Amino acid sequence: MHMKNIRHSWAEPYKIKMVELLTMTTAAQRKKALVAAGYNTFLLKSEQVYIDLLTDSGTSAMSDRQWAGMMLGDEAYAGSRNFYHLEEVVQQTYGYKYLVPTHQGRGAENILSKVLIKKGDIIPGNMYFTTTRLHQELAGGKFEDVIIDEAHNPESEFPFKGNIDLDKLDRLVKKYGAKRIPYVSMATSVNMAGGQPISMANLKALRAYTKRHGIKVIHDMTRVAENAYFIKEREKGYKDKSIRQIVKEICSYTDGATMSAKKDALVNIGGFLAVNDWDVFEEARNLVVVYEGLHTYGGLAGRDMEAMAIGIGESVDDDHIRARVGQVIYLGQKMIEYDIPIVRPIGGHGIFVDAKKFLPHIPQEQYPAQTLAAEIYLDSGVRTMERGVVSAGRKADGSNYYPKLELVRFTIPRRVYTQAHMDVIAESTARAHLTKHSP
Ligand code: P70
Repeated sequence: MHMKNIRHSWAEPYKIKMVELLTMTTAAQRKKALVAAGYNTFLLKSEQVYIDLLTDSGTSAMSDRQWAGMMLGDEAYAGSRNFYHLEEVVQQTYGYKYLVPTHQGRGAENILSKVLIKKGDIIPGNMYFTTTRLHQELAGGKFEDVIIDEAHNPESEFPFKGNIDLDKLDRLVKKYGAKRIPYVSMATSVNMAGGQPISMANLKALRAYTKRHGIKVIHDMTRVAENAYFIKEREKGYKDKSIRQIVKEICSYTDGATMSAKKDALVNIGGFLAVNDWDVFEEARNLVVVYEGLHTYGGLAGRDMEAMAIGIGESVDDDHIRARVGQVIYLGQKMIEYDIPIVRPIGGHGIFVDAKKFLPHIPQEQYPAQTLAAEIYLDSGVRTMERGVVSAGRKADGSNYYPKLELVRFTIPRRVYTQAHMDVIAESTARAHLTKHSP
């Protein structure tokens, strides 16, 4: 036996105390369920699903400490002690000065957009996200994509495909003038690009550029810890820094943030808006009362804020994030071994399979990504999300939009599934390739 190259595996920094039993279905039951759902995995009932990879949002397993924190909920209408705990954790972990809790990420996006955007403003960003862009548009702004070109190419191995192209940004500033650009909408771990990170060097350059032009940087920090992990792994000078340090440095180059705590921060519901500018905070605090709730609870119960405060602390732990992203990479590598074409490099929150390439005999008009998602569910009860023609929606005349990318997203909930589940997912996906589809 060769003892030289024994690998150092990552493993979960926790053990399992309680389990949720799953329904095991037969192929006949799955077929019936799929037909009833119109072959749309979104319309399946959760009970009919074995391994649910629809999203990593709100699907995390909370720790024993988070559950214990739920019992410490102070359900006062105003000034709950859980709010002050959360405020302290946000200030210490991310460095932002002022906190406004919201029921989830889009609640924060709504308020922030209303405070900062005027009619006719331009909002440059590193790729759109559906809810973020919609709130920018509802507030009267127009989103402009300034992500680097590599982000649009699923085969590019560029390590920081979330980077902002400063030349593209500069062209917008020259065209519209800095006065019409209230802020750059910068996301860490760019979701629609496949969970791709932005580099610290790019962020520093962005900060320097925006400072010169008096433009703010607003951070969609939904998956900031996962981005920090890639900086630690891939960027020079960060190997010996902790995730906590890297996260705080990222935030230091920005003026404020919106957060969906349902992802990185390991809670089933919750979010917030955090800013450094007192005037922006004051306006946001006035608006949150209208849309979410008083500024010391923002639509959340005291217990939700406590679970979030504890979850934020756990999310920036080095061992946690190594195991979290390690599991996603494990699944991605299995897929690569089976010759399944996936978006490269492997991102932080899931695997994106290129359905056009995987099922080349199915033309885009016949929904290759939707077909693949249905096929995988039929085979094993694994639920994935279509990110192609169907998600892109239809034009006013009822005809389809045909997006360049036709993907199936396998989003991995945090601390929920095991390595054996990952094996089942990869095997089931590989088998879908073998099914013959009649044209
Ligand atoms: C997902 C979820 C939510 C999200 C996000 C980023 C980068 C903000 C939000 C909003 C849920 C989702 C939402 C719309 C369409 C599909 C899926 N992403 N920024 O599964 O936060 O959901 O808390 O309001 O990823 O990717 P919230």
